[in-house]
Amino acid sequence: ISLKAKSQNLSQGMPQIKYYGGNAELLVDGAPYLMTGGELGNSSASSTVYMNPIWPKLQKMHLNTVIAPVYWELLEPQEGKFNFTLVDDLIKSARQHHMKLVLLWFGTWKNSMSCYAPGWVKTNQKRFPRVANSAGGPEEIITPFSKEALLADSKAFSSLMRHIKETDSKFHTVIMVQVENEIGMLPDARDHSKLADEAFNRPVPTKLISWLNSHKDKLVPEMQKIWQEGGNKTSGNWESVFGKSPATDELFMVWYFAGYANAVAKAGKAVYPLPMYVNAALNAPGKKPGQYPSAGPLPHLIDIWKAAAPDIDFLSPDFYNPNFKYWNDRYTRPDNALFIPEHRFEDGVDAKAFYAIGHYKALGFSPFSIETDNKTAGEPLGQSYSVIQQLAGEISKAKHKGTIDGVLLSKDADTLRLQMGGYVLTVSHDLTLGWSPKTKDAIWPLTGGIIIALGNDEFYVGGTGLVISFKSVKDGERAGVLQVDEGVFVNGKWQPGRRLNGDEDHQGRHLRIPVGEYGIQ
Ligand code: N0T
Repeated sequence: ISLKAKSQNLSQGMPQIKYYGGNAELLVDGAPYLMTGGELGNSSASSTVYMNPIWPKLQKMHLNTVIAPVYWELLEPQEGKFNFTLVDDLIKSARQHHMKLVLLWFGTWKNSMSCYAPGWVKTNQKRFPRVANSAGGPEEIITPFSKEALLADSKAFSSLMRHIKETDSKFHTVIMVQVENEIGMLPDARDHSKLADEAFNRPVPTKLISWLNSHKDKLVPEMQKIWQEGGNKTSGNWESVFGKSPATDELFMVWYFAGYANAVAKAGKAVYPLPMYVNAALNAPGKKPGQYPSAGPLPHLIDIWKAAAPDIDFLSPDFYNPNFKYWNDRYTRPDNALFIPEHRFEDGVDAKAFYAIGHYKALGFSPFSIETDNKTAGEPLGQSYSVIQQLAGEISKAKHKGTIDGVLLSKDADTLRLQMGGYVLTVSHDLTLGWSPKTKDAIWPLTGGIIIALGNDEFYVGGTGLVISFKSVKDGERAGVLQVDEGVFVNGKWQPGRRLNGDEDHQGRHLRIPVGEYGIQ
């Protein structure tokens, strides 16, 4: 067998991200895998006894993927001595409950801090120096300029990846890994340690400059602006190329944070090349670098992250902020697949999952602290996930054909128009009909759905709380609804249930899935 054929055999079925025609999908065992996920609270996966009763609950919620932390401090309590018990337990439980795992590497950084570094790292500041604040004092953040820290983290991470390879490469229970967690500088935009100051005064790496040059027309507006204001300079130190400002401090930190995360990912991929991503704590509008976790994989910094971290498959947003659409728009790019590893587990996640997957072609969706008992958000999410799982095969096909969209509806944005198949669809919030007493409520639940066109005259609609009417795209031609069936997919096959006519389709005027109901028509 040729070397090439050999490496192809090895990678056959290996989880991987495939980018195509502006979209992306996660392939597992050669088939598209759409993640209906949930992320565990930070400390849950540190105890198997604590986790045991949780698994069946997650399975009932139609999760197919659990996002779970692996803690450096518990993996390598003493330097070079590894304990894989918790990882083994996660993998075993996931298999028992027919779920996949995305592992979170809580290594050098977790929400800016270095709280998950083992004691032997934390207590040896000489070997593992800290970020210094502007007053020169140490923060509890390991500096990305520490070669020793990078080496120690990379060694631990590649040991983890080796263990996963040895125990899981035939099963692919673990399908993806997040490297570090919400990297970012606080409370200063940049590190003022000696190592950092030295790097800050060195020339901007030519690798970055040539990347910026070759992507000139594709840079995000913020990057374009800061580079232009610096006069598009191609050499000099950071302040002479980008100007003296907190924004420059932030760019500088990105290059080193992203380089570090990339080196960790690369070391892990060299052992076992699972897809790897990083996640971002989103910045609140109006805040200056240093006031939010700065230099993380944020949209205004995406160019530097892409230039410095080619081994990271994509950057992901964590949602604890409003403006769901704005952030998703910025993270969905031909070179960046959208994956939502964290969304506050609150009302409306059920509708947002439809929207993220239908409209943004997200690889998956995942509320945070999914094991929390949350009846009002949990049960709807489970129903949403059931619909999404049933539709997964159709979603994947339609993504390739470009015949899918998703909608998110609220009291403020209750109607939108889409052209799909041979029709213009008017999609409205169910409560716009005024048929339910809930219409008078001050707040309407978020609703949403996924719409797939099968040729010109036929659609699948999966979702909750929406009404759709159809207009012909041809002038003067009136469109009528011929047939509406509700149904379910069983093993990917459509099984129609009731024919919905009369009141259910308003005597042929529309298709409707009422508020509080989840289904496919
Ligand atoms: C998230 C989670 C967990 C609008 C917070 C979000 C998780 C981490 N951080 O529960 O710690 O591990 O990735 C921080 C954003 C909070 C901002 C809230 C104000």
